[in-house]
Amino acid sequence: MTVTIARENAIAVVTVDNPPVNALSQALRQALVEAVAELDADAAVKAVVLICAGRTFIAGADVNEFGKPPQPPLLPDVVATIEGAKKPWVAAIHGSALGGGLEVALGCAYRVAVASASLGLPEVKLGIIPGAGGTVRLLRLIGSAAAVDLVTSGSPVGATKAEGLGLIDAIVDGDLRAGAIGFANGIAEKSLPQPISSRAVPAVEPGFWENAEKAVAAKAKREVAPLRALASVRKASETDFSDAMAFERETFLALRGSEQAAALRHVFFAERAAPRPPELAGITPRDIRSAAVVGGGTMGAGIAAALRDAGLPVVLIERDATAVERGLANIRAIYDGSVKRGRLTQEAADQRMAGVTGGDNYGLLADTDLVIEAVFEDLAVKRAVFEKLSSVCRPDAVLATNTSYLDPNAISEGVSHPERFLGLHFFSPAHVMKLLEIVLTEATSPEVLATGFALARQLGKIPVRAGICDGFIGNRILKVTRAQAERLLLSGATPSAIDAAMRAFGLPMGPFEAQDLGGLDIAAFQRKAARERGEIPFAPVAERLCALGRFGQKTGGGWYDYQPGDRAPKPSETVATVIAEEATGRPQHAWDEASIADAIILPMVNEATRILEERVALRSADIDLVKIHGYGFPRWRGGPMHYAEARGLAEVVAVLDRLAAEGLADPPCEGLRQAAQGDSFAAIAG
Ligand code: 3H9
Repeated sequence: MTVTIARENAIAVVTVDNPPVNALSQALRQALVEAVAELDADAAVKAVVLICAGRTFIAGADVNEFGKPPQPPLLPDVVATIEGAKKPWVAAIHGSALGGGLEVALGCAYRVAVASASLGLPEVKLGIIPGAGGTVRLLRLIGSAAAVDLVTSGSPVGATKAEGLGLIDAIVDGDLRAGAIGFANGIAEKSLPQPISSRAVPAVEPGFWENAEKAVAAKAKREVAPLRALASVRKASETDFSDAMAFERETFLALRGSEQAAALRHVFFAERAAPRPPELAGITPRDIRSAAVVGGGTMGAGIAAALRDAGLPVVLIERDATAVERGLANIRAIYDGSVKRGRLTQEAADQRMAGVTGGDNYGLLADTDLVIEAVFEDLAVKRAVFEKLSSVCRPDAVLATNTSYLDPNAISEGVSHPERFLGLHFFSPAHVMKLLEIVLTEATSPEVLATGFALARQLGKIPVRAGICDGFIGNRILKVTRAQAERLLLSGATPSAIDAAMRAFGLPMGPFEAQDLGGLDIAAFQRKAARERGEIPFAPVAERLCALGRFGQKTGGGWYDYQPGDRAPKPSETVATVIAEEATGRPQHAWDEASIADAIILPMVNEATRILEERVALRSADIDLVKIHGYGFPRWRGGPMHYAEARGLAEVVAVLDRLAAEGLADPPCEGLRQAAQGDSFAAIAG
């Protein structure tokens, strides 16, 4: 970390260089305080520019320091010192001014930024609130409504919007340093502006806070930080500066040590580690500049859109002209939807479509860098596709299957240069869902695996490496979720009680509502395939519902009944009768929300531990990312593995032992018992 001071005539330029993101470590905080003292004492200096080296302005407090007691100088004091400087400080922002970084900028007399910069207070995304005056100063600068928006959503705003809000004073065209020095020269002779801390609090309309509370509570659900952030902004509007600062700091410190903050920090670091697995360090991926998708159904169209969104030209291959037209229409429907929702301009949508070439001739793929197969889940069909690809594609083209349930080793039999083959398992809708399971076969080369990870970065996805087993990581755990849900049904819980318990746990939907939405036929098809492989899947009630033609919302009934045109699930007498028949002779239990959640989540953890033991996943944090980004597991719980560790693995083992004794779950696997001894999955994986 270095903080250097250069002089440009009467302007001092303080440059912070603390890679990678200029986070506010103790050393940086100390250096900033010293810089204020030095420049205050220098009569030749009329104004100060605060600028950062590297990719960004100060991106916030150093999250690595959050587990430790705060070391002086504390950030609120640093910001107060800058605000109290005798010379006007001008924050010169590029990249992101986030969290503590924006708080430092709010301590400055002025803020200027390049047009590409963004500014925000993302603390709620880490389960905390701003802790250095963000909630207290912001409303004095930009008004209560805009402050509430920024603080409770955690979403940053771009420089243009920031200028409109009054958050920055000017946008600098061209070189930031030169522009900021020019700006500083312009204000150097003026008297210092009133510090934000002593500006008046803007008035709000009656009912403003109550309405904001309702809106934030509805969105945050069980996440604690957004409402606490709102309370802090409200306090700032109702009391004096120093009381409001004390309230903010107290809330910040209390939340910093909370379970939700620990979980969200875990996810923050897991997401940043995911694209760069240590085992691929130093391996150069192949260049991907063009891509193709074989199969234009829902999945193929979504994958094509994801590739186009990343700027790659895409060829869509289907078996005949009619299917090509249908596939292109599926992609167009995705972009039409984005235009309708205001996410894309018509012009941008047209430009994305213009980059898709459809055809039924595999010869179009002769010079394509990457081909992703997304055809029907049938081994023979998929093999036939790869046979053709093997003969037309360049020998170094990467070939990928998007299979969910088939064995990629079997699919790749006969592929020429099998080291270039891998699984790229997208989640539906593929242009939206962040998760990408990257599945390696026995032959996949490290270079091709690295290409999968590089592609994920290009597409803005969260990549997780998965070994081969039925369902890979995510769907293998999903199978356990569903089997447990049925076990619960047979032992006295109703579908609506189970769904409600899982929503209360934090999932967006319970397992039965989710199946009704997606269709029960998909799982039925997979169970049929499993039976053909000699397995005995456990889904006695689902099997009977499928036999009755109850496939979910699309057939007017599944686990629930639906009225035409109404997606609200209604408890079904038919289903209750089937459950009662299947449950005959089985012991019945009284279930509450917590015990339902335990009987579903903890067996998932048990299965996930087996997945680690088998090295299908390499790290427990990877499993957390799979469940969060592919299946809606609540982020603030940190994923199932973090949840289990936070709860205590010894307790997890004890609950599973109890459930197993009653025939309600498998007993804990050896790996889980072993992990429980060290209370960490680190004992069996990273
Ligand atoms: C806060 O400020 C609280 C205050 O209100 C109160 C204090 C009293 N700390 O994302 P990237 C690392 S809360 C430590 O891949 P990009 C990251 O782990 C904080 N490390 O880069 C990674 O490490 P590695 C509020 C951090 O260019 C490397 O930097 N601020 C921090 O795609 C590169 O990260 C935030 O929440 C940090 N704060 O995106 C900002 N941030 O290379 C969070 C990053 O070893 N950060 N690292 O894997 C971001 O949103 C992005 O990093 C950013 C750059 C947009 C800045």
